Amino acid sequence: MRGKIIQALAGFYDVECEGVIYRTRARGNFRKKGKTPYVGDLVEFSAENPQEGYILAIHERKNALVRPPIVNVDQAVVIMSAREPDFNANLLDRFLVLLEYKDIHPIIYISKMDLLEDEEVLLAYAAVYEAMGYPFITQMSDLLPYLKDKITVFMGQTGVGKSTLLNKIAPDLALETGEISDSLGRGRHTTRMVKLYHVHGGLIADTPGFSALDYEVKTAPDLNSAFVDIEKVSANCKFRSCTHTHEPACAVKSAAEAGEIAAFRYDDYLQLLSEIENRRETYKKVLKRK
Ligand SMILES: Nc1nc2c(ncn2[C@@H]2O[C@H](COP(=O)(O)OP(=O)(O)OP(=O)(O)O)[C@@H](O)[C@H]2O)c(=O)[nH]1
Ligand SMILES: [Mg+2]
Ligand SMILES: [Zn+2]
Repeated sequence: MRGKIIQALAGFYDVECEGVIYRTRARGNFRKKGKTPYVGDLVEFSAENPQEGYILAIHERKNALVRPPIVNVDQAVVIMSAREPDFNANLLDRFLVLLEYKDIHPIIYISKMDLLEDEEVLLAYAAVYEAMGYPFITQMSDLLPYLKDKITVFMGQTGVGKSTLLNKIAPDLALETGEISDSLGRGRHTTRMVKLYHVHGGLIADTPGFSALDYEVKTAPDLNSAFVDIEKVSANCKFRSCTHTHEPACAVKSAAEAGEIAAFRYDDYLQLLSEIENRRETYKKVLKRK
C-alpha cells in the first residue's frame, strides 16, 4: 500500500491511505541504513490491520526541513507576531533565506494584530516584502485562499500563535495553545510534535516553535540567491562573484544606498554573510588543530 506519514511519535508513524490511518513502524533495516521516515514522507507499507503496519520503502523527497522536521512541503507560512514577541525583521529574513534555499514558497503571516497600537511601522515592512513578491498577510481570511490543495507548514518562534491560528481556521482541531509565561515574552513550547491536519482543502502541519534556526546556508553565492531582492540587482555588479561588501562597481551597494534595496535587508544580508565567514574560520581552525 502507499500512503503519507501524517504524524511521527516515539518510533511509530501514522500513515494515511485512502482516508484510513495506519499505525506503523519502520522496518529494522531502515535504521541501519541511516534512513529515518519523516512527517510528509510518501511511503510504501504493509498492514494487516490499522494498528500494526510496517514501512517498507520511502519515496524520493521533494524537499526536507530539519527544524521543524518535515518533508515534501509546497509552502511555508512564516508566522511572526506583531507584539509579544515584537515583530522581528531580522528573524523573518532568516526564515526566508532558509526557505528560499530549500525552494519552499514562503507566505508571511502576522499574528496578534489586535495587540498593535500603531500599524505604521509594520505597514512599511509589508511594502518591502510585498515588493519582493512575498504575500504579507495580517488577517486569517486573506490566508485561506492559499491553503487549498497544498501541503503547508506553519513555522515560527514559540508563542507567536501557530496553533491558535490553526484553531481559528479549523475549530474542530481544538489544539492546545499556551500562555506566554515569562517576562521575556517567550512561550514554553506548547506544541511538541509535527502533525499534518486536513484543513480547508489542504494539509497543514502545526509544528513546535524553536528558538534558533539551523545554519544550512553555507556559502556566499547561496546566500546571495536566497535574498531575492539582492539577487535581482546583483546581475549588474561588475564582478560575478561580488559579495556586495568591498568590491568596486557593486550594484547592490548602490541600490541599498539609493533605497532601492531596503537598508534593513542589506544589513541582514551583511550580518548573515559575516556569520557564514566566521563559521568557516572557526571550522578551519578546528581542522588545523587536529
Ligand atoms: N492577543 C492575541 N493573542 C494571541 C493571538 N494568537 C495567539 N495568541 C496567544 O499567544 C499565546 C501562544 O499561542 P500558541 O498558539 O500556543 O502559540 P504557538 O506558536 O503554537 O506556540 P508553540 O506551540 O509553543 O510553538 C497564547 O496565549 C495565545 O492565546 C492573537 O492573534 N492575539
Ligand atoms: Mg503550538
Ligand atoms: Zn555586488
